Amino acid sequence: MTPPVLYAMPFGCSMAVHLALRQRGITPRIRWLVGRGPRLLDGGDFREVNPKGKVAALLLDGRLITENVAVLLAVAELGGPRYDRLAEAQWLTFVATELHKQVLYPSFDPGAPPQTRDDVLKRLLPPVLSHVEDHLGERPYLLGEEPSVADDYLYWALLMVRFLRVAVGPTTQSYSKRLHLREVTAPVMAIEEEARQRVAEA
Ligand SMILES: N[C@@H](CCC(=O)N[C@@H](CS)C(=O)NCC(=O)O)C(=O)O
Repeated sequence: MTPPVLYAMPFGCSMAVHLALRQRGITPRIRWLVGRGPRLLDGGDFREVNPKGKVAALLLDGRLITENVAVLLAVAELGGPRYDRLAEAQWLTFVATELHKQVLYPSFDPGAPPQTRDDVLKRLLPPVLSHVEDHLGERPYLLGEEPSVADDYLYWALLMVRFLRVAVGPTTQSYSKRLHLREVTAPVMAIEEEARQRVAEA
């Protein structure tokens, strides 16, 4: 297989795809965006690749896949635990809509008015975190005994929640820690950090 090409922002949501690929033993070639793009660190314009301008985007076997849910489902097809696809899609969509786009995107968007950020943190985020805490209960991961691509996405989202200085429940904390200690996490973090520095200097 030709290595897939991952279009990514350091520590952006594309990190979930980075984790999911490496967890399956696949090393992607990563093309980093400078800031929010469209300039690519290695040259070129990301909008010519994906006119929506958003990461993650994955070039896999000659086909460009965009939208995190679709990208992560495509990666799940490449190996790893086989979970019920509907259950996997439900969790991916929950993370994408309730947590990523509803909460994280406005919280880190410098253009978002402060009232929006307050409302997101005080009103919209708590029920989302409660749902995660309740679901995890005694389960090690969202869908079963091994992490799925939905866990990769949620792990990234919870990492971002930490920057918002919002308390998460004890079960969710242990879950994040479990994912943090996976063998794949440290090398992925190191690559993302190295890219963050290169992008900052570019
Ligand atoms: N609809 C897209 C949105 C993904 C998204 O918001 N990606 C962020 C990074 S976490 C991004 O590309 N931001 C750049 C920008 O907004 O210009 C998806 O679900 O994949």
